[in-house]
Amino acid sequence: MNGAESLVRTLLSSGVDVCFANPGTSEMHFIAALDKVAGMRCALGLFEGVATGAADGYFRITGRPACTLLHLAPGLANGLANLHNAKKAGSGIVNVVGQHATYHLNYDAPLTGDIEGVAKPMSHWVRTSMSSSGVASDGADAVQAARSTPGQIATLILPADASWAAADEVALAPAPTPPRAVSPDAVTAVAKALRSGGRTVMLLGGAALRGKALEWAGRIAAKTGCRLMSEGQNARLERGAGRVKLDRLPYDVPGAVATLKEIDRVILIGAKTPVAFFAYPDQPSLLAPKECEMVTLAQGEHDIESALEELAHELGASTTAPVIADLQRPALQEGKVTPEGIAAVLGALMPEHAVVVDESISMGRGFFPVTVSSAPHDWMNSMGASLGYALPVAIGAAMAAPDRKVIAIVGDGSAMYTLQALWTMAREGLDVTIVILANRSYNILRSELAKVGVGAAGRTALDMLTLDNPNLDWVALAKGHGVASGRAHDLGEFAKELSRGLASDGPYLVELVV
Ligand SMILES: Cc1ncc(C[n+]2csc(CCOP(=O)(O)OP(=O)(O)O)c2C)c(N)n1
Ligand SMILES: [Mg+2]
Repeated sequence: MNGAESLVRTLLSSGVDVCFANPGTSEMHFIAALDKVAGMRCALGLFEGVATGAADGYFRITGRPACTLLHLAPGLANGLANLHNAKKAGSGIVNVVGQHATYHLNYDAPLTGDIEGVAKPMSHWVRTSMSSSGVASDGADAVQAARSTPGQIATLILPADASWAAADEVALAPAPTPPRAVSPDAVTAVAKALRSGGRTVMLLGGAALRGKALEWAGRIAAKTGCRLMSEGQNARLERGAGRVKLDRLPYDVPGAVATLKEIDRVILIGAKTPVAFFAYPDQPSLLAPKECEMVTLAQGEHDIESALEELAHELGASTTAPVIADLQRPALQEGKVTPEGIAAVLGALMPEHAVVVDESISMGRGFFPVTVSSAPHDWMNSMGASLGYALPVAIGAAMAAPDRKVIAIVGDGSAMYTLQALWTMAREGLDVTIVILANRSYNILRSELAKVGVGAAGRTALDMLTLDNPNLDWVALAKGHGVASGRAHDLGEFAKELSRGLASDGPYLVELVV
């Protein structure tokens, strides 16, 4: 056995059995070990951002880290934007990054670079394995780090000589540090706050948006009369029929400020203090008024479900029925493409337990209320707002949940960042329906231009915000990546195309001309 094989065996014995890869020469021993050792499902991504984003999507569904295989500093650098998104989403990932043989580093060969320096800003844990005998225990530590609550980015750098030299160990990842318990005092303080009257919002994020935790939050809201909201973007929110109903904090600053204006108190449960995406010359950074009290029950690293359960007991809400959405699909709409019309078609046709990966940018603001009573589904947002998250995340989600329909609804500008993801979907036969919102522009940036107060856009500025001349041909782009596709110009055609995609077992792309 060599170091690479001891790492593959360690990953497998520690429960990491999916690898999203884009390899090079320094990773050849790892690749060879994947042949020798059965059990690792591998998917090739034709750009590292596809691999890192796919690992994010895989974690969001399973709660288990996948690994990536990346090529030295430049390969890792290509994957960083989606590691940023994954880090903000609280997703656990083990990155294995190949490095030159230790003795070769002296010579400044072309691919030599500061891998640790590149890794650090987007990783919680970084280590270089200095010898083949230590690779197994380093790998096990990486898995342990990735499995922390909520989830962490662990980057293990594997020099080629540590990979090819003999090794005799397979390690088992130590149990992850359990989630931190919320102190009884914090529970009592929040219960007191909830009993004290005034207008209160319980702002939920992360693990509070799923399963039992969400139910406890629903019971507490029904008992105390507080308003239940999620953050503006969520890694995975369980919603639709049968799930606890909640609103989402608006994205736009005036909308969010208006929502929180009359609120006396916000209770943060796995959520952060609400802040604007950007600063604007005449707008606040903090979305709640100064007088509004911020009380934290639990943060990402806490045992959120237990904290909510204890809070429900404390408030006598253990058996209170939460407000649940009934199944009430929106009616299909016909005619001109509008954001509400797209949402209605989506909400009407969405099958049970669909996974919606939303990178719809300016078109998607109205999707949420229209789909609240559709069939039960999961909704995912970009947590780091770095474009190009949706197509890769859809790969990971589809591999994690082969029995569910994945719908990626993506702006044309966003989709172009990681277009190659289509090829991986085709190759792996993944059940993803992709909707490209083809408005031929970076539409949102037109309104941003107005909001920052620079006045009317001139020709050069407009050219930086439009994607026309030439138009992107999404039907052809899909075909070129091996993905079947169709084009829709109105809502009736969109419904037909979306149905076609959902009926097929493999990937299908709909270009919705807006
Ligand atoms: C990596 C990265 N680069 C640039 C941006 C800035 N940006 C935010 S939205 C946007 C345009 C998105 O266009 P599209 O997906 O077509 O959505 P639309 O605005 O047309 O609705 C850009 C370029 C970003 N968020 N992330
Ligand atoms: Mg666009």
